[in-house]
Amino acid sequence: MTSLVKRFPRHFAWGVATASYQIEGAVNEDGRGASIWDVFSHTPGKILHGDTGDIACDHYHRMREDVNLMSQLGISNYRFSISWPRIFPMGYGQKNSRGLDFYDQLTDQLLQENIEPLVTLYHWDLPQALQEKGGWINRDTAFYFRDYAVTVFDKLGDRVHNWITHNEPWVTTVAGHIQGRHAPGLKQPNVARKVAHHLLLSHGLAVESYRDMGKGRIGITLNLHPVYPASSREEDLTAQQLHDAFHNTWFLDPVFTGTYPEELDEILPFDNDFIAEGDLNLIQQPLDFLGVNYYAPHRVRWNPDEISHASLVILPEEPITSMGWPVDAKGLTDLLIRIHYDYGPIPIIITENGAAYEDVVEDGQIHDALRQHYLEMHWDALANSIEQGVPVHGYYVWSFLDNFEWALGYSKRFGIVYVDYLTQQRIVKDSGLAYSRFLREFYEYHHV
Ligand code: GBH
Repeated sequence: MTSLVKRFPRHFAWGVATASYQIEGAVNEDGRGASIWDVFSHTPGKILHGDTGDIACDHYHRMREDVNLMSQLGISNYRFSISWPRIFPMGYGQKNSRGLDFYDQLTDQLLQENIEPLVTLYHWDLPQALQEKGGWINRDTAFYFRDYAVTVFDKLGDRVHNWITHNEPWVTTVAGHIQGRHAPGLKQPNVARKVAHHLLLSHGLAVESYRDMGKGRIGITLNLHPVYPASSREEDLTAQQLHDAFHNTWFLDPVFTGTYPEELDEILPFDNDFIAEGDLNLIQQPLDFLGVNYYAPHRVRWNPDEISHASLVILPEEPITSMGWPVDAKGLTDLLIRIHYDYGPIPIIITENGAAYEDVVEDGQIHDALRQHYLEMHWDALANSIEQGVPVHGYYVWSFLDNFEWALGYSKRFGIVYVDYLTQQRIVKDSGLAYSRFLREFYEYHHV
């Protein structure tokens, strides 16, 4: 590992990530309003085994112990998200100061333990009251988001210097409004272009406000994949192009160039009457960094029955995680080089990377060698991209704790720390211990 730590710059930010609804629980406490995920997870048939985030990791009550564990492991950066309905139970209007207090205390606790916060404003838990007004289909939601963002900047901005507007707006758009696998559970492909636009508009509005009031860094996190064709046949190359538009450039292009890719019109036709004058300028404001969530590449074969005209192919010899996703660290290097050449130079932060495996407790330990191997391969791939000139500034493991994996409930474990949901006991997995050793070597080598 010594050789690996040398390949990262001294100021590289190593961290772990979580999201509010996936870990907090305490859904009815301190004046929190309902979010679309409360409603969705309580709708029979939506979540595997009927799981909900009602208790999750009970992090709301165990925040200090959790931060303390992070610091014991030598983790120096923490990405968490804020629950909008804790701050505005109705989405806008009456502010709930007890909700803000929780994040205020979390921030103080982190700083006290020398952990730098990276705060995501929206990791999918929209206030239910706003959903009842149309949610992201309603343009007003973008302006309510700005007001919520300003409230949070105002409260935490003296101590938090790194902000992410949205986590994976593609997932909100597609899983939430086309596939119906995520809240709000809609299956309406015809609203998708509008939903994506309003999410992006809200991003632009929040960035604009931040420039007026904050001096730190702000960006957006996208879930991105390198897309490889399954063969060199003409139709697979077309599939590659359309799939790339659907998964990557739909969000990258507007954010960095103020346009939507033309290929999108072929696969998700729309009338662009929801794009008002000035919107695209707001959306393409300069950012301080791009957040990238990377899990796996997409290898695609032509299939006109899919929206992107492509289906995913897994090679028979390829190892997969328990999500069924192929393990391919080189995909991370390829992806970063592509982003750098097509959209850069822009500082990049890997805001999520990790793997789900079937962990078992043996004598109070979790020997998750596969996860450890996954992580180490991706650190190496990251170093390769840095050596090839990509300005990568940080990396956050998804996730600190096992947590509520959305439609898959508690069945999938991504943590480097195991959570026993019956007792809420935390057990550091072997991968967590390996990360900790790696970080100590890094600090030692770089004298930080
Ligand atoms: C990220 O999403 C998220 O930011 C994070 O919250 C999540 O926990 C993590 O990755 C791991 O998935 O439920 O059957 O519909 C990446 C995109 C969206 C891919 C949800 C998996 C679940 C498939 N993920 N999707 S299903």
